[in-house]
Amino acid sequence: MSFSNEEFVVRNDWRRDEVLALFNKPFNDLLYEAQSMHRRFFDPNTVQLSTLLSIKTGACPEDCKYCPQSARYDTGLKKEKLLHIDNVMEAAKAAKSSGATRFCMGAAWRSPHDRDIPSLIQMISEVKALGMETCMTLGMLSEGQAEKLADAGLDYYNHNLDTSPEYYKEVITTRTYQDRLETLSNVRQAGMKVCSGGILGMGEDQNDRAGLLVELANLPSHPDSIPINMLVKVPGTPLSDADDFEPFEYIRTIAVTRLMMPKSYVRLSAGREQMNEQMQALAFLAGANSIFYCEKLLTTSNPKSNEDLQLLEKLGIRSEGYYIEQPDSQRESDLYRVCAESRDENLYYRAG
Ligand code: SAM
Ligand code: DTB
Ligand code: SF4
Repeated sequence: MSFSNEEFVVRNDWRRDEVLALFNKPFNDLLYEAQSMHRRFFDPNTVQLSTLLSIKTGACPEDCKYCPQSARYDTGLKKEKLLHIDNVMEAAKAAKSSGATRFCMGAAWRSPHDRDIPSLIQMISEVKALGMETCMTLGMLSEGQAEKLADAGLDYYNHNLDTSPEYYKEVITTRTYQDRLETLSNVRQAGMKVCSGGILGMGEDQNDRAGLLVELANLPSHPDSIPINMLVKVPGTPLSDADDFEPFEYIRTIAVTRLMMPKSYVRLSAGREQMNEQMQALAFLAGANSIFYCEKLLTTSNPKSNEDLQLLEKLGIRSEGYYIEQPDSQRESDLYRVCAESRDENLYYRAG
């Protein structure tokens, strides 16, 4: 039986055994199904570009075993207080002129202090005034804090479940899975879009990856954006010696995410520096339609912007977003031009 897109009802009742069955399909069948699903709800040749900035770095009291910013591990990171608004705006303007449409600000906190909220509100309103979408990831949020950020106009809040409920305690002991679910609920109740995903390659097994996706998909509504990070192994963190993650299993996880949450953006996230172009192309084929773009994640590096633009160009993928400024050129762009008739005026088509 086939359904029109209007009639398609996303599921919030996934069982782990059926998710494992998806993971274990022949690779070509899984990719074909994921790409077919992707095409029902998205333009398959468009990606969303988000740029990250660490607005408060290091000295975090939490013990997340993957994280270079925990005060418990010696990773040689230079800690920084909350950035001044001028520094944030300089980075946001640079991100916008490189072609990013969303600016994601991350802080190494367990949760924000109420005294920091006025500075955060200023960052949100000034970045929005540039015409960019805003996202923050600041740790746990109370109901009241979520409301204040939403009132300031914050579009997205990122808070990852990271892994399955049962593997979680192997990775983090200073806050519970339930704490994370409560923050997601506070974010959604306040009216913000939810960005939540996880990390692959922390020693979890496929059953844990299925468990993470079941938790995300069975939330009252699917996260709007789902970052699938591959562990960045940072020397000094307890997970620095984790085994390399199997590339095809990463692609399978993207494909299963696309099948379970077909209307959400799926982000090919941290770890892209460890992926070759062919692997990233397979991730897009499997249904990924968002990336972290620009040369730094929070504290670790990300592929260079020009390499990313070249890869997108080779694949015929355009950016969902703004005009990419080219000060040395009178033309609109070497890579993109505005398509005024597009369904969204901010969608740019490849010049050709
Ligand atoms: N402190 C806040 C929190 O944990 O909610 C916000 C910042 S924290 C760095 C945001 C997310 O980055 C984490 O939840 C984790 O999923 C991801 N992350 C951190 N270190 C990573 C690493 N080494 N590799 C991949 N993802 C990582
Ligand atoms: C997410 O899921 N990945 C981003 C963002 N949300 C905040 C962070 C990745 C961090 C990688 C390690 C670092 O650069 O510190
Ligand atoms: Fe702190 Fe966030 Fe890193 Fe955990 S992931 S140690 S909460 S900065």
